[in-house]
Formats: sequence, C-alpha cells, structure tokens
Amino acid sequence: MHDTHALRAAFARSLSAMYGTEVPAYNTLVDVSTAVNADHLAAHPDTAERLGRIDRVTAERHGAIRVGTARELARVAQVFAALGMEPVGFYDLRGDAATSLPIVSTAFRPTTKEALAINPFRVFCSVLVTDDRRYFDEALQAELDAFLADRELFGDDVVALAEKAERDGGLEDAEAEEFLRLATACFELSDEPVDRAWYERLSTISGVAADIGGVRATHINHLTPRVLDIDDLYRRMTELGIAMIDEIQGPPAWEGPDVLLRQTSFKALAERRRFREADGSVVDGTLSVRFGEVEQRGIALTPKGRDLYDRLIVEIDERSAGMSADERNQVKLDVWRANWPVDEDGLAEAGLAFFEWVDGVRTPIVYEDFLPRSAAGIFASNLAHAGSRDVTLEGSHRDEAWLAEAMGRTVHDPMELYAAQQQASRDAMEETR
Ligand code: OOG
Ligand code: NI
Repeated sequence: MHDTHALRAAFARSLSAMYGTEVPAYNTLVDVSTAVNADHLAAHPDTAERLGRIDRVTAERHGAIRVGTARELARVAQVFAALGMEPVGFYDLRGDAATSLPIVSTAFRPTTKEALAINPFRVFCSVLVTDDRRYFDEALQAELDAFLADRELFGDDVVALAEKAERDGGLEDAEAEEFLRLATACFELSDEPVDRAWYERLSTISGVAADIGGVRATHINHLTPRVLDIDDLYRRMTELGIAMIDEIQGPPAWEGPDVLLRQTSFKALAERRRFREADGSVVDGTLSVRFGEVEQRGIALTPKGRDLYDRLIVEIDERSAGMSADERNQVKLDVWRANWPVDEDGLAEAGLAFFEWVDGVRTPIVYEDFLPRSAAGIFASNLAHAGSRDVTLEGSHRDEAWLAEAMGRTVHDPMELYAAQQQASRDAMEETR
C-alpha cells in the first residue's frame, strides 16, 4: 500500500521530473538552490535547520496551477485529496490596482505537522472568475463559459482512482503507479494548437485569463524550490545570466528573524506552441507564461503579527512610490528595523509569531502558506502587459464559502491550523510536567 503521504512525495518527484524536461531552466534553478542550501548549512551549522531540516527543505516544492470553473476546481481538489492535500486559505487577487487578475485562489497542502514532515508539497491553485463584469461582459462570459464547459482537464479515470485513494487512505502498487502517471499527465503542456484570435481576445483583458481560458488543457505554471538564503540564490542566478525580476517579494533581508515568506522569480520564458490562424492553418509560435520561482520561508505570524506585516507593507508602498528597486529595498529595511523585534524572544513576548515546544525548547512554527500581495506581484511581474478592466463596474462575489461550496470540502483557515499546532504543543508540555 502506498499511503496518501507516500503518493504525495512520489507525485512531487514525478511532476518535478516532467517539468524539468519541459523547462530545462527549472533544473538549473533546482541545482543552484541545492548548492545554496548546502553552502548555507556548511556556513551556519547551528542555525541553518532552525526552520526545517535540510532534507525536507531540499525536497520542498510548491506548484502553481490555474483552472477555469468550479467543476474543474472540484475535480482537481479530488486529485489533491488523494495526495493528502487539503484546501487552505482564500486569496482574492482581483482588484489589485496595477494588474488585471480575474481569479481567486486557495492552496492545497498537508495540514498536520506529521504530514508536513513527510513531504510538504503544496500547490497554489487559482480559478477564473468569469462572471466578474469588471473583466468580462455578458457576451464574452457566455463564450468563455461555453469554451470551458466543453473541455475536460481531469478525466474520469484519474478522478476515480483519486476517490479510491482518498477513501482507502492510499493505493496498491499498480493503481498507485497508474494514478501518478495520469495525474502528472494532467499538468503537461499540451501541443494542441491554440486558437490565436480567441487567445488574443482574452489576452487583452488578462494574460492569466488567456492562459486559463484560451487553451483546452491546463499545465503546471511553475514549480518552486525552497532555499535557506534567497539573496544568495538571486546573486548566483544573476551571475549565470538569468534575468530575475527586480524585487524579492515579501520581507527584506535583515539581521532579525525571517517571518512569513520571501519569493522571487525569473522572467517567463518563450516556449514553443502551435497556433491555429483564422484561415485554419496551423503555425509555430511562442508563448511566455511559465516562469521559475524560488522561495525562502520564515516564521508563521499570529493575527497580531500579520496585521503588523500588512500595515508595514502599505507603509513601504506609500514611502517608496516612484523609487528604484534599490531605494525601495532601503525603505523596506528601514521600516523593518523600526518595527520588528530583533529576535525570536521579542516575537514571542509580543505575541507576534507562532511557536511550539520541542523537547521543552521553544521552536518557531514555519509559515506554510502564501501571501496575496506577493502572489499578485509574482503574477504581475511575469505578464507582458497589465491587461484591462472596467473598475467602475461591480465585481462578483467570491469568498471562502464559495470555494468550499464549489469543492464540497472544508477550506481551512491557516491561522487556525498554526494556533492549533501551538496549543497542542503547549498542552503536551503541561502534561509531561
Ligand atoms: C501563481 C502566482 C503566485 C506564489 O507563489 O505566490 C505564486 C500563478 O502564477 O499561477 O506563485
Ligand atoms: Ni509560486
């Protein structure tokens, strides 16, 4: 029997192997990440594993995928359920001032400490909001909905095996192998010709809408390794001649504890795709929608800590409007130094971060989720143009309850998961007293 945790680890490896053949630059990113982690561990043997053991961190990936409908979301949720990954959090990326992103998102991930320790694979999953009038008028929505209703991203065979795996807690050898093969294939880049006129119509509204609703298949958008020193990674990739986006999203590099999540990416690469022209002919061309991303994880913040984080991000935006990336980094650093405790004791005393007790020692709980502002920044920095929308119109309603209803599953609140982990560890410590 391959239990759901073993299936998750195997799926992460299988997806990684597949994606590496499609996007060789991903393999470079993984090699550089592995080297950064090994060097960081050698240079800081006492502290490097404070936020995760080196074997976990080195194997750790997050993926990003995008689907078009509630039905597609429900089916992909079923596939992830077979892998012990449940929906956590609701992210609404619409309405951000700079870029047109007609999507809402959740993250599928393991939710217990034990499952995370076996393999923390997570997937940021976005679903298109076709009835949002700011982006799609009634006629276009009808066309888009019809296009999406006519495709099947996750076939009955893979969904049936996923249901069985969820019900039985895993799959036997032959079925496990079949499930992993089918599930991986769902995320391969299709070479079916793209209808150029349709793709471009959606593209003028949003590159993400075109990537989701302009093609008849889905694909993994990126697969992100985790590093212990993202500034070192950024330098090394730049030295290799790989064009990185200007900024590292999230908190700055500083001397105090790392909180939440820092992320950066290299620009989307032109990939060969086939197009069908208006006259029916099929020609070769390229699309640039897939990019490489890397992340460094920090300590999970309590609601109080998160409020502080969100306020400081706004303050940084206000103070750095119109500045260069370097100047902006300096503002970030100044704001950080003025507002955050310089060590874990300070974070704990102020109730800003989550901790647990391991063998009686206070240990930080790692942030396992995503950040909406950073996600919007990652999306935006990889789109050729900002798209268009009519902000005078009312957006359509989406929330966590909508997501839960669409999937027929509970959407976990990330804060509750961290708080429960902290509390369980406190309770266990009291019992042993
Ligand atoms: C997701 C973009 C956001 C992250 O890690 O926050 C993201 C996408 O490109 O589909 O990857
Ligand atoms: Ni990502």
